[in-house]
Amino acid sequence: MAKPLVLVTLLVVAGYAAQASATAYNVGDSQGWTTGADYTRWASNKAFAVGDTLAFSYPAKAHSVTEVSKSDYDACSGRNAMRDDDNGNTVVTLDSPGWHYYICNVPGHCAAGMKLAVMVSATPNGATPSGGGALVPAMGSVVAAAVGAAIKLALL
Ligand SMILES: [Cu+2]
Repeated sequence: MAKPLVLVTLLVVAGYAAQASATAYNVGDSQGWTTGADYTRWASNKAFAVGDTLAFSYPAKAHSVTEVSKSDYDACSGRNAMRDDDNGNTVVTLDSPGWHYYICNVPGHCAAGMKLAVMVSATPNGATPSGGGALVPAMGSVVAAAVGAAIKLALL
């Protein structure tokens, strides 16, 4: 009786496929994380979602990626940093919905434009942001496809 095992396997594969829809963003695209770039504009046409990643590229120690509160973002202050890294290749996973704020903590750099605010949606990418329940029909069709495949395999 291999049929239940086949179905479970297919559902696990479907689960991985759903996870793979997370988007990996390169902050600033070809400019990377640097002074003189416009990260407000960079972020403006993107829909960030929980599970997506932000990769900040810069010469190690030349800049930092410092996660701060909104008030510290507005003030360009890294004194109460939630996260701080300057290894040159900082990858941040957006693990909670809502606004996330990043600045460079090198004096003067935040004021020179090294600040990024992203609004993170709780709805994974691929689902309609306003729909709320859009993910459920999507997963339903994946499950239906998996069941269909399992039935086909069982008939072989
Ligand atoms: Cu900097």
